[in-house]
Amino acid sequence: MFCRSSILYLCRRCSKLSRNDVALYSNISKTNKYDNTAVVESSPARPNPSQERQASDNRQQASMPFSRAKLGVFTQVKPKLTNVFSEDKLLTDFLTRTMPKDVLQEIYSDLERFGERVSTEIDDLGKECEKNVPKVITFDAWGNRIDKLITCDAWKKQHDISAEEGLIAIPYEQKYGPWSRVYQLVKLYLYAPSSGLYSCPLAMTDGAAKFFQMHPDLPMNKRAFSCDPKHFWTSGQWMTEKRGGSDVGLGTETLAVPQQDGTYKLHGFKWFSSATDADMTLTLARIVDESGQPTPGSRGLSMFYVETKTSDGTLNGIEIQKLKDKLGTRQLPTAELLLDGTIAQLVSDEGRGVAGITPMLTITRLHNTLSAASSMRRIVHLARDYCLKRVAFGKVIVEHPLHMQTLSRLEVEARAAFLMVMEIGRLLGLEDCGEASDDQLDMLRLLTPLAKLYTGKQAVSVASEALECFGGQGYIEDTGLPVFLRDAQVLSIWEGTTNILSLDVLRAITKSNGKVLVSFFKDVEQKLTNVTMSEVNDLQNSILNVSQALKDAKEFVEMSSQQSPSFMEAAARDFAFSLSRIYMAALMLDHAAWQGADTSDVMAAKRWCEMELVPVVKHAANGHYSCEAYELDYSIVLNGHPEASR
Ligand code: UCC
Repeated sequence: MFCRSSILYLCRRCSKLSRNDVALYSNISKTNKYDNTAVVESSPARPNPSQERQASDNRQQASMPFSRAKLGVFTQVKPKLTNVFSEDKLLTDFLTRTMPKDVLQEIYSDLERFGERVSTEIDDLGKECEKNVPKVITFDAWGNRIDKLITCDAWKKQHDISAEEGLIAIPYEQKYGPWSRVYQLVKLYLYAPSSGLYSCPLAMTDGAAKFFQMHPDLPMNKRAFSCDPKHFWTSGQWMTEKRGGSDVGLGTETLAVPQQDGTYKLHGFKWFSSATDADMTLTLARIVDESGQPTPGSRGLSMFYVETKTSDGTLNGIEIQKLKDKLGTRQLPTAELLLDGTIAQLVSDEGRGVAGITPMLTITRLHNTLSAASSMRRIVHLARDYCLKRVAFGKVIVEHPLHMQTLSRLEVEARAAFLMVMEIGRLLGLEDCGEASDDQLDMLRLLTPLAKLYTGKQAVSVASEALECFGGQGYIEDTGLPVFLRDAQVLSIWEGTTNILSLDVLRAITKSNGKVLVSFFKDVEQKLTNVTMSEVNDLQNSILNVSQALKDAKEFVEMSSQQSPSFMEAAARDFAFSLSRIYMAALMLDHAAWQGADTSDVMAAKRWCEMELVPVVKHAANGHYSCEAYELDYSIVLNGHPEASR
């Protein structure tokens, strides 16, 4: 407990510190103020008049540097982006730990080369994309509707680079079996923060490629897999409509009218097409029956394949109404589209559109997670370089323990997110090749929404905190730093918001009759056993923490099965956060227990395991999921609102 004397003691400590600081500053004042170099003081000797004049001129200049240089002579050394592959120790360690040696040997030099290309050429292009945002010209000078979308050269170059580098093709060529997927994701992890958001069309293209791979019988071309820039096609994923952002099943209004030749014409309004320059897209619409009536609800939705341009290069019954004015992701040509007779092919069973598009969602949600993890890695990479270059209060800031504490917390978050995304990549690789066990398929289904929802939140808070690590410069646009925060905010929104993804976790559990959860508990227990057997003594307390958290989570599941469905729905978000933290803890421990791990891996795992791993238990104990809790929440939120009904 604080008493007056302890506060006084603290004040004395502080004032002592400031006295030291004053001494420090007076030392510094004997250095050149502007470049921190020491000023050599010569012993005084009597000068002659011309020396005095010279000295006076010198003093004039020395004391007023701004009159000469206007800006002074000090400039801050900027954070440097170095090879994003070879400087990422966790990434290279992870590959050494998990990948078969022969595969790693084959791909290592490509990753090293690509890491350098990203840090130089590609990063510059990414910045160009941010500066030269897309625009649309709706009419030509003569009043003709043209809807010409203009994107910058750097954006087009990103398209070519993506093809050349095989950013979509790698997992479908399957040169390295299931490890091909991890190889692709590592390249995308390096690429995404420098891609100028080209990672977004790639996410959707990967989703489409996965869909095509699963349906080789469908008569559409395979240009999504191409490594030839001239042949490579990107895809959109048009799900969102005005009424249906989250509730796609009820809110989709687009109608599909059957044509004589077996195709359909689509009529509707797509409210958010992320990258409108896509060559093709997968989308949802309701087929009308002979009387012109659609079937409402989820069961009325079917899935369609659309090529956005006709053979003469004009838009396929599509009008670009406007480009969206977004908080971030400004590099992306995101538009509202009117579909007015767009020719489309049916690619799912009638009424199975939502189920049909979910393999695509799995991939795009994984890409979302990957973008979150890689943006965290990148900003921490820059902030740690900067901490070696910035001087404040007489020290390089790396020497300030409080600053190091802040950075190390960010680093721990970035590590956990990385391990999570790569674990899902490993599972997806097995699924791609038909080699995944039932348990692994369960884990893929459950971890995908968990990782998406958890890392989306991490990315925003890490970006925000990391900007502070650059002081005021973190808020200045042309440092290239604020874009991290603006672009991170979307990661918890698109591809399903945090709450929608939390409900998807419940959907996965319910649909499998709880089997995905059984696989989850089994997997974490197995990892903990492996860590225990590795006999890394320093991890014992952490293992105990995670074991206890797992036990608490199981008891919570047991208890909630006695409650009404509304209880679990209200708990969905905290429950998803609990599972995410527990699984990330298991992954961190697994990595720390590896024989090649170092102290920083052990410390990072320990730090992660110290946090509150099962927040759902505490909130349940406080009654947050009861029926009365809804009434309380309602009164807190709507207190004083004129339209509140209770
Ligand atoms: O925001 C967007 C822009 C994207 C930009 C892309 C960027 C990518 C990242 C890049 C990084 C830089 S696109 C739109 C985003 N919108 C959403 O994600 C929609 C959010 N809403 C949902 O997720 C909903 O939960 C729905 C639409 C998926 C579900 O709606 P319903 O109508 O309630 O669905 P049901 O009835 O629950 O499920 C229908 C069927 C069921 O299978 P059956 O019929 O066999 O029982 C479900 O089990 O679909 C199955 N299903 C799933 N299966 C539903 N969700 C899933 C799933 N996630 N995985 C597997």
